Formats: sequence, C-alpha cells, structure tokens
Amino acid sequence: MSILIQNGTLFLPAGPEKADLRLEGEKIAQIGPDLPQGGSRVIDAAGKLVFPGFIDTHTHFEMNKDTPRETADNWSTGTRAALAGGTTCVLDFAEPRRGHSLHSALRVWHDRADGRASCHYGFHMTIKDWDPRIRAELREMTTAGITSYKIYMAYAPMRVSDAVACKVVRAVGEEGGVVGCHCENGDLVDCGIAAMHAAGRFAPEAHPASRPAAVEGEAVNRWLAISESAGYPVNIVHLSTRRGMEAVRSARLRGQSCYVESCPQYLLLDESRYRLPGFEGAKYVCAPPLRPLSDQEALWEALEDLEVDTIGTDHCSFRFDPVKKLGEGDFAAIPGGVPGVEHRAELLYTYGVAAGRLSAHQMMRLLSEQPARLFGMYPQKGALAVGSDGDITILDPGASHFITAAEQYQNVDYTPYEGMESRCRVDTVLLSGEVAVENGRVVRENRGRYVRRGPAQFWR
Ligand code: DUC
Ligand code: ZN
Repeated sequence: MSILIQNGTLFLPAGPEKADLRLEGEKIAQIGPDLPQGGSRVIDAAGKLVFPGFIDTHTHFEMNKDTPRETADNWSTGTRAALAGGTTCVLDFAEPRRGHSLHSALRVWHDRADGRASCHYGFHMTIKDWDPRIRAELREMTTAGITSYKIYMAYAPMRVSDAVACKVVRAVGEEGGVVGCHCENGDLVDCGIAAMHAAGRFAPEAHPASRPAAVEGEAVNRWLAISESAGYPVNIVHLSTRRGMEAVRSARLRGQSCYVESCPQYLLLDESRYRLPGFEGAKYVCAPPLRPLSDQEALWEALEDLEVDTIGTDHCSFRFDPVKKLGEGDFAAIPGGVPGVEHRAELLYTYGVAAGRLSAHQMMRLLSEQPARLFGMYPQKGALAVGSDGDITILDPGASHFITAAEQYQNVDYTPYEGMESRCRVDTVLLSGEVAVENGRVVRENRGRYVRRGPAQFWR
C-alpha cells in the first residue's frame, strides 16, 4: 500500500520543511515538494505538523502483575493509549525477580507484549543482582536487541551498591549499551519517611518532604562519579530538580558525557498537589515526587538550553480506587506512579511549543530523534528520511481541547492532567506505513512489533 501525506510541515532531521512524503509498504519512500499522487491514498496534512513517530523512553505496563498493587494499564490498553497520544514506540522496563536471570524477565515481557501491543516496543532491562552469570547474559541480551539497562539507588528490593553500579556501567558500556539510573539516595529516603512518621505525618502532604531535592541531588552526583569511574556515559531517568540538573551541568563542564530524561509531571505539576483535600494528593504520589515551582522553572530552562535529552512519561498507572487507597493510613504505602503515556505530546506541544518555550523542531528531537539515537534505533526510527520506518505522527495545532479522564484511552480512573488545556490534537498516526489513528481515534490495534535495538549512539 502507498500513502501520500501532502501539504504538511515535515519535521526533518535538519529542520521543518513544507513538503510531501510518500510511504510505500512499511517505509518512507519519497520526500519532496509537490509529489505526484500516483496511485497513493492521500492524507491532507495542510496546516498540520508531521513528525517521526514519538518514542516514549519510560513506561511500566503490567507492573506488579497479579498482586494488589498491579498497574491499571496492561500491554493492550497501555500501548493503545500510547498510540492515541502519537507514540509509535515505547520502551518498557523488564524486571527480573531478584535472584532470577535476565532471560527470565525477557521471556515474561515478551509473553505479555507480543501480539497485544498496538505500538512498537522494546525493553530496557533492570539489573538487581550482579554475578558472573548475569554478566555473561549481557552478550545474549545484546543479540536479543536489548541495549539499555536500569538500576535503582532507592527501593530496598531493587537497589544496588555503588560497586555493583560501577561494574554494571562498565560491562554494559563494553557491550555498546547504556545504563539509566533512578537517582534517589535510598538511605536518605528511608530516613525521610521515618522522620515524617515520627512527626505524626502520614498523609500525602508528607511525601515530598520525605524525599527532598538533596536526596536526588546527591544521587545524581554519585551516579555521575560512578559513570566517570567506569569510563562510560550514563543516562539519568526522570530528573526532577534544579539540584540534579546542576550536578549534570557541572559534570558536563568537566567534559563528562551524560544524558538526561525528564517527564511531563515534573515540568507541569508541582508539590502543592499533595496538599489537596482528602486523599486526592495520592493521585500524584510518584518517585521522585513532584517539586516546588522553582524546580519546574529550572527544568524548563534546562529544556530551552538543550540540556535535557529525552522526555519519557514514567507511565505507571494505578487506579485511585482501590489501589492508591491502599496507602490511606500511610503515604509511604501509596503505590508510586502516575499515568501519562497518552498525553505527553499534547502537553509538550501546548506548554512548550505553543507557549513559546520550545520550537516544534526541539520537540521532535526530544520525543523522536534523541530517544532513537540513545536507545539504538536511529535512523530506522526517530527520523523522517527515505528508508526510515513509516511510523509517523500528525498533530493538528488548530484543535484545542481539555484533557479529561472521561475521554482517555488509558485504563485508569483519573489523569493528573485533568482539566488542563491541550492546544493541539493527535490527528493521524501511521504505524509501519498503515493508518493506526484517524481523527484522533485508534483504528488499528495489536500491530505493534518488538524492536531489536542496536548500540547506543552517543552525541554528547
Ligand atoms: N517511580 C514511580 O513513581 N513509579 C514507578 C517507578 C518509579 O521509579
Ligand atoms: Zn519508572
């Protein structure tokens, strides 16, 4: 099948250009002005913005499966929501059980995702243990297309020592991959929670105070020292503070190469949400927590200055009732995570591009090109270029609306962005050259495929 996208503004690697784009089968076949229709089906993109399909670098579908703390979105609902939001590829976190092999997690994640996903997908692999057996598995992971990993500095069942972190960064670096880290100092988080409890503070308002900026700042500094010692660049996931950003800036000034992901919740929501009446604040409990407005401002400045490399969602959707309510007597027992996979592009466009803080070309770099490079998919994905995959997202900047849970695809009973204005709409999405979203509605499901990724392509 051949499709011709006419009259749109295309976000090409070098910049925006008014041109046409033809897809033949699964690939982009032609880009240029005034392409003849030939026998192609025409999509009129006049007045619309045409991007390489967006990549969400950070999702958690079917987390805590078969437990009371299971996430609301599974691979079917989560990837449908992603697609509706213009995301054509997600990178989800596969998690082996402690003491189990990386292969075991890879098998489980494939079992869950294969045949059910509506957008393409890959897996980052979480490392909780380190021994010669896991080390040996890295090579097989590379062959299986897993070239990115994650470790945690917080959460008792997950966190690893600095020595292990250093060995992981070195070993993954030797494989051509990249390691991301959840940068919060786990001991300080434990202390912070204990201090809140000792002060009789059990409500969601205590959550941000239990994990202040210093907890992230110290961890980012340490992670960067680990990276320097190991001799390979690293990624920092869900950066939320000025302190963290300052640590990144200092390291880069010293000549170190590192990469930063932030998320819409840290750019658009602030810690006052935890003081909402009743138990409403629980909806916003995530780790790291939402921050004061001054941190939000620092992250926007960093985005404007091209210091942030990717925007993932950390989509981790728990139903408010009954799952978030498991923590009604104690904020520390509230399952941490917020939904967002569906709303990322609309939010970044509205509060970044339409607000004059980012160009649409920068948005393309944050949501498509840089994720594809860092995670070994470029230029197959992340680029409007001849020969690249036919994964394309068309935004209509003329279609304002309000975000609401009542209209979302996400399988969860709220959205943290309820009532916020979107000054665009995801109009059309093509997945591997086929129309998968039309007029904002998903029209083609379960066609997502596993993406076997190559080595990280560093540009810093
Ligand atoms: N933080 C969250 O809030 N949820 C999922 C995992 C994480 O690190
Ligand atoms: Zn996460």
